[in-house]
Amino acid sequence: MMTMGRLVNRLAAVLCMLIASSAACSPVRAEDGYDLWLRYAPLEGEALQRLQSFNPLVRSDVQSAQGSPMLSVATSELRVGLAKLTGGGPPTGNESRGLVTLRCGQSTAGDGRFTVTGSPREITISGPGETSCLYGAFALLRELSLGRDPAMIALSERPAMPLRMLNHWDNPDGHVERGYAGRSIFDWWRLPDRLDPRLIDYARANASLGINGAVVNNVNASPLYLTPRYLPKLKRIADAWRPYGIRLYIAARFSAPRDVGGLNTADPLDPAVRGWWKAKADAIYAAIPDFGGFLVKASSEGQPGPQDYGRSHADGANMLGAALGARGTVIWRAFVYQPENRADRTKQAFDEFKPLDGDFADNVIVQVKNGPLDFQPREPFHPLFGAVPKTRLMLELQVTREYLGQASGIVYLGPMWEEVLRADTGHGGSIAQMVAPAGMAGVANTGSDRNWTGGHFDQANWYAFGRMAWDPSLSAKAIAQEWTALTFSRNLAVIARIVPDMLASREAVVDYTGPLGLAHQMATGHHYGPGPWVCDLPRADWNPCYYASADKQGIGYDRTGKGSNALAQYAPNVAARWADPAQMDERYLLWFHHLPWTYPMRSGRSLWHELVAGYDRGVARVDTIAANWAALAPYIDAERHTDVAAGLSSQRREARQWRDASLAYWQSRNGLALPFGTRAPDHPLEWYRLETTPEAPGR
Ligand code: GCV
Repeated sequence: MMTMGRLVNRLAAVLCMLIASSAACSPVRAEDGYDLWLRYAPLEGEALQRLQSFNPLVRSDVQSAQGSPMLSVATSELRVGLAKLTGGGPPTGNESRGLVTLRCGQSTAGDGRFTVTGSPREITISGPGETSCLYGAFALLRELSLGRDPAMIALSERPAMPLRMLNHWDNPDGHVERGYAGRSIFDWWRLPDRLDPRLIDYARANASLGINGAVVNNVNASPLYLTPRYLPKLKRIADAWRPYGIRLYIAARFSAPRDVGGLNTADPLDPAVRGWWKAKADAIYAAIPDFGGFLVKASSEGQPGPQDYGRSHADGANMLGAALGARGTVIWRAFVYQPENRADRTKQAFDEFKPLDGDFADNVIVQVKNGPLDFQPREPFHPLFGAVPKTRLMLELQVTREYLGQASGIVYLGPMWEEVLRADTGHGGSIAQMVAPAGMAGVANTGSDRNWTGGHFDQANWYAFGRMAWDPSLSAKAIAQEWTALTFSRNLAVIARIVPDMLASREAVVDYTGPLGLAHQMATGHHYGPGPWVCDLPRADWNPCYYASADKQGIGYDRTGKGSNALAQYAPNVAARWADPAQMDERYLLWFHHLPWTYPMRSGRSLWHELVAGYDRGVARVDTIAANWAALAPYIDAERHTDVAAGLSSQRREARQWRDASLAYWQSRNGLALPFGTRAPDHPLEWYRLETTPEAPGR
């Protein structure tokens, strides 16, 4: 009998013969993933010949190029990139040289819009400011890396939104909250004397996507970052990032005037407190003239905030806004819920922020998570989008996969973000349109792991976040194709095999963790693996059982008028879309409705049978993705191929565990048999309850 491994190798060999030349089947150069999508792998065939005969010489028309760090970055990136793409070898006997000319204004302001125009002998990158040349250079290299003809390149782009930022949840001691890629990339201990070169590569990677800001510390903020000792450390990073167009922000702890400022209050209306923040901002700007501003998590999950003093979010945010003035931005998070237990946690942000519409200062932005709960595999969009027209809103996405399997296997988040950005708010536009005046933030997934993100495919999530923040009309599919070509292989057949699996991977994790709109069924604390049975935590809304509300009769959280009425927070036409279980998109069914297990679904199955089918579909998808990946071994360097295969092996186990544990638990509630022919869970429910993973990282 043929073993699984031999079968996979045999399939791989057949695939190799079918889809590629023998050259493509030869061993592929070892890589460890550090170079991300900026590998500039040597071109081959016609694309190589075209670029070699173009034989580009990079020059800058800008007089100050020698003195401009940003233009130096752009020119040196082009030189290195072009040399790598042509294999660094000599041109093919052609004496003449094509030109890549940078023709950008000298201003460091400007939104980064650029044009890149090719012709048979010259490619020109132009735009009003230096960031135009920076972004144009990376865009040109991307096009060339994808094999495009230099003479035919014609790009004209501008960012869709001003702020495109990463939020790091990194602590001063190097631990990353919800981080699955090792330790923090910020070595606060050695700063400011030593700047890890990785921080430059990080900035390069961000600049290549148009990301223009980073919050360097956790929103569960330590006040240390506001002490004089940290200022030189922050300055060292800000100086290093400036040529890459990245502005530095910090997460500010609201109680800092008390914690490290020697005051006995942090009341935002207290003149001494206001004076403290103003002096702090002045000191920061004296060291870092382009400091971006403060991100604040306040009066939420135990964090201090204005409500500790009977003040509103607007009082708190505006006080910080006054301290920064026109120099910077306060980004105030809407992820809030009260310390005391209240009905339906998903309603709280809307209830607190809607009445404040129009009260925030001009330099305050309110940052809203994509959904009203907490970065679940699928949630309906947050009802605040579109509902507060006098408030600038920023979208917060989670690039790190806290609730989506963390760093195992493949979960490409592009489809989720496409779904969010394109959602029609019912208030006259999509979410992408609603956040266009402000921006997008992504909770970063970077760490000290050599490949940056824990799993190689998690690089695609960093990439997709940046690309979508620059242009939310890009499709998840187009981004996946681009990323795969840049990161793994330009072989069209390989891309055609990887991309559909990337696109299916998000739906797979939805299916095996909680189909049909179930949410927050994860184990407590680390949020890794299933825990639907957990029901004894002190706050009702920390318990998975609260979200599923499963009993003998049925399952699902009633958010209609008969239940919490969270539906009423949406625009009437959107609420109407989700009000009737018989008419609505069933992917959100149990988010909004509590229904009997026997409820008839559109497929003709009962709700119970449909749920089982969902879990089974998720498990089967992961199995298929793993098998497809195994068959690609000849086309991917062994190191990365083996790493991804190992991650998929974990993901297969996890998917099965999620499915089995969940079904065993639902059966303990409903007493129903599994549909005929369905595999029974591998173990009794008690086994899953006892199977804990206290060592899971990232808490
Ligand atoms: C930084 C969730 C996460 C927390 C996170 C919080 C937030 O609750 O589990 O780790 O805290 O969201 O976004 O503030």
